Amino acid sequence: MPPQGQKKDSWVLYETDAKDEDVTHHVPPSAEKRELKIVWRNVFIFLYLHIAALYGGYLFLTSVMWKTRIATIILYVISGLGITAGAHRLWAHKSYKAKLPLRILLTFFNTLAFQDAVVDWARDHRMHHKYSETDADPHNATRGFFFAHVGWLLVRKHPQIKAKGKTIDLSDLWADPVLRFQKKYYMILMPLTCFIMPSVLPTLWGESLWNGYFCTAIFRYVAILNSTWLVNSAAHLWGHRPYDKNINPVEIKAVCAAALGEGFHNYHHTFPWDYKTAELGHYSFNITKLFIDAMASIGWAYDLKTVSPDVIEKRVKRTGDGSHSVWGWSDQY
Ligand code: ST9
Ligand code: ZN
Ligand code: ZN
Repeated sequence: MPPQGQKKDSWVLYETDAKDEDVTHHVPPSAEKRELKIVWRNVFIFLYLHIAALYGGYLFLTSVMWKTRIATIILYVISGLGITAGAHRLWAHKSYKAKLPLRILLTFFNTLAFQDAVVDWARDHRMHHKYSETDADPHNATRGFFFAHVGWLLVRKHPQIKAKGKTIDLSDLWADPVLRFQKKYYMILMPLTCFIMPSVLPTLWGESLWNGYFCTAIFRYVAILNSTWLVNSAAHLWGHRPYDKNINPVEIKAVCAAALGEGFHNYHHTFPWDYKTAELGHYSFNITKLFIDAMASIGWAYDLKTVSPDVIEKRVKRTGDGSHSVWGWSDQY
């Protein structure tokens, strides 16, 4: 707890509601009072999307053609890579470099995932790392599972996000003509790529437009959203902290599979520049690492950054929670 009278980013002073008004309390962020300005348009849109996605998931399991099922899975993976290999590891963290053809491909995959233009996604994500678990973190997990998962998209942003966001350097992103093109034409490219193309594609092999819309477009889109959101919610709440026990992010294998290798979140927040976002590769889950390695083998990805085993071991011993296999008794990590 900070000393009386001092303000820190993650701690504020507020006057109590209780009778002893003259007493000033220090409270952790999770207990702060905040003004919630609900954006009802988003509430209704996300409600509709989730109901439609449940129906699309039912169609996926029961009645669509097998080619439509395969297309839905392929589109899930490539739109997911647009987030993991693209917005996250390439653009937000610069953990590797990509040649023009790969940047175009990843921008297409990214638009298929509709999580807003890369420049906006990466801006919020850089805030998430720099101001993690404070009010300047867009999906501050100290406000609970629901807020970190989807609630943050249903309310106006906290004023601290807009104030401290000015300190984030985005010049590298704006320097990329591919990202400038995506941002400029987003409101045309996004509906075409994320909703119209996946709805129409299955009609090429005789599937109905109805099934294409609910299954390949909406079900696939909402599934990607929730896999991504789980990294913000579950992967900040429940699991081991083998690399740094002083931060909230955790390692959570269940999220890794759905999020194409992004559930090793304690490692990622400890070493955010590592293109693997995990220590050991975890090939069975880390499809994104496989993809980046494949792109590197044809020369489209290069300057892949990683962390040496020696540095990791030292960090594990200094700040880990004891669940890492380096301690000899655990088979966790
Ligand atoms: C979505 C994003 O779902 C999900 C991101 C998740 C990130 C996960 C990270 C985890 C690690 C990676 C794992 C990947 C795993 C993937 C697995 C895949 C299989 N700094 O935003 P506005 C200023 S999106 C500085 O409207 P409001 C700025 O001037 C879903 N300034 O704020 C801005 O203007 P402009 C689809 C900032 O009004 C102005 O404020 N998208 C910053 O409070 C207004 O900005 C949606 O549904 C900043 N950080 O509204 C849209 N931020 O932009 C949802 C803002 O012109 N969003 N400013 O520069 C919204 O409707 C609104 O943003 C709002 C807030 C209602 C939430
Ligand atoms: Zn990150
Ligand atoms: Zn995080």
